[in-house]
Amino acid sequence: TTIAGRGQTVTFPDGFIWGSATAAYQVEGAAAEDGRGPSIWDTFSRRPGAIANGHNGDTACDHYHRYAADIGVMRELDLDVYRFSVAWPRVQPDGAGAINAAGLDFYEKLVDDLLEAGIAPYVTLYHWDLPQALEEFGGWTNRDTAYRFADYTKAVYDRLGDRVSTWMTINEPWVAAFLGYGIGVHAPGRTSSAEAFRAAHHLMLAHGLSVRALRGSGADEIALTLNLVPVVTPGQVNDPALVLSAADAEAVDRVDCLINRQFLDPALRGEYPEQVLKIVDRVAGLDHIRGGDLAIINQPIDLLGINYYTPCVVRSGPGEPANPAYPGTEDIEFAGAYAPTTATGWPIVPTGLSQLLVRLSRDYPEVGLLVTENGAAFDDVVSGERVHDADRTAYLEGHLRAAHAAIEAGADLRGYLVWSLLDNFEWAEGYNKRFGIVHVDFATQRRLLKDSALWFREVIQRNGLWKERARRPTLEEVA
Ligand code: GBH
Repeated sequence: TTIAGRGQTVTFPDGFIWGSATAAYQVEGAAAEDGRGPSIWDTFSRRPGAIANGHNGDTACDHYHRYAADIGVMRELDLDVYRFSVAWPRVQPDGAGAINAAGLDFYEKLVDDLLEAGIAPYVTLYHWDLPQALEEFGGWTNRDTAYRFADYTKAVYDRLGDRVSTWMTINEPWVAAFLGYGIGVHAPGRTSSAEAFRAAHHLMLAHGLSVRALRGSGADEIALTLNLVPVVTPGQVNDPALVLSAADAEAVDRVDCLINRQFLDPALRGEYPEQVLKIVDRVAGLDHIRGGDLAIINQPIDLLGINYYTPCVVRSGPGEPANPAYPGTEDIEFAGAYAPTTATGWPIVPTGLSQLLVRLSRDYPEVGLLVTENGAAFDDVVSGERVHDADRTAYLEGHLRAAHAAIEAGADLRGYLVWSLLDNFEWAEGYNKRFGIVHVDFATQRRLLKDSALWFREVIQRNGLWKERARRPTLEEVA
């Protein structure tokens, strides 16, 4: 139900989907309970120096035990949907073979309680926690892992398919491949560009096989979630219409191919861009891309999930130092902070989101768009029962205005999910980078709605934004 807003100028389409997201390893904890096997993140987080402060996800937000209370929080926020991920090693401790029914029991209870609360469960099947047993056989560099993923998909669907209508296959294959296998800042911590390209292809193959399995079983709505990034030159940050030199245009196109089209084009067009094939051929060879793979990857999907945080700013010129996360760009310069940044050092550029959404709807018109992640880490100020995070509210508001502008310009955007519901285990950054709209005191596991959460609730209830900039809700409104 929508509260008609006085002075409200930005109203989203009827039925616009509002929600928030988390991922299993970042929130669940209970790492050794009910038969869960180890994942590559359990192993990686033990590696000295891998994670800030030596943190790991053993306990995280203890969501595994506190999910019922967390659903209470979601209900308080009036969320339409909750996007979470299933931990493969809970369902299949060895990544293959025997199914651990107790692992599926947890997700079944979670789903049932969400439905009971009137919140739609959006299930992500893979958010980076590969069973360690599969890593012993090469992890995502091994083609077989893609087939194992299809088996695991079926096991999850068999249990939850009668209740879950929206399914997301792989979260951010670029990050899994290039940060995990290319530069080693994520699990499994390998550093080979050739392996990163192979992993990227196998992750996409896994996506295609998983979609096939879901479709064959009768799933309603299927999505792929990508970290998508507008690629621009420094000059274009403030002047999108700027005309580029041929060399800069080529630099932008090459980086766009590596981070965006390497994943968009096979999934939605059944082909890799020429630029990508040239680089893959040089770095990894092409043997791992077999005849028929692109047809498998190019399964019709209903939604494209977009995780947007910040643009990528590049120009032609001596790439000093080269950016190893982008093999084949040694002659391209990557810019650092060119706008105010969040606590993770990522520049805040809301217009990047509108540009991205408009471009996606123009270039891939057949697929609906859903922002599956957008949000920011800031150093919150806890004061008694309140958490003042005006920076986060401003970040979210700026991006929602940008999303609305994109809809007005014709983008087929269906909804917006905040990253994240809870402060959580922020991968290599550990617990000190807080992305939640709900504060977590990790010593006591107490949850506190931040000001941004109270603000987001009003946005949801109004299905829109006000004329004036964000204000802090009054205490009466909070009560
Ligand atoms: C997502 O990944 C994940 O899905 C989620 O689990 C995670 O907690 C969340 O974002 C926050 O990190 O240094 O300016 O070049 C985000 C992928 C890749 C986005 C690296 C920012 C670096 C920006 N990120 N990228 S910059």
